[in-house]
Amino acid sequence: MGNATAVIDRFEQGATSVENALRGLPGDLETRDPGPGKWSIWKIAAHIADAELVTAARLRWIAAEPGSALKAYDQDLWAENLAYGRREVKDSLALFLALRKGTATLLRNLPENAWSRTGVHEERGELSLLDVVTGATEHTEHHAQQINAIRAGAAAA
Ligand code: NI
Repeated sequence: MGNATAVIDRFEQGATSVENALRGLPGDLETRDPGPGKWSIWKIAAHIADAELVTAARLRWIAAEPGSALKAYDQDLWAENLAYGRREVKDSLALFLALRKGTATLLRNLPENAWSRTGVHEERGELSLLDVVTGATEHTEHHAQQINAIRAGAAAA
């Protein structure tokens, strides 16, 4: 893949986007209940960290053992059963940053042909390494924007 560097740069930039979104949060905003069916920033941060853990594992399976089965996860059950309401933002951020930066370094060291290796997601079918990295990049950008919007809304209120 010719533009691996650009893909990895954007993936790694997600670390800065999330760090900026979570930096200097007013304490009361972290746990504020934003309304029915919506997640507090605590929960979003835990979700970002856990999604990164899944991504980090999936792309290792794809790169090291092409054809691997990739299990889906139910994000609402994870939120309910994995203490999302008690996990501090700073801890979720530290976990996310370590994983994202470590994975970016790993990706820079993989051969070009690794990008077309695939795994088989139980719901979405065949996914390439590029698919997983791109999906993780977009997922993180979406949630960073979501946090920024919550902060902007609170600042305006
Ligand atoms: Ni999400």
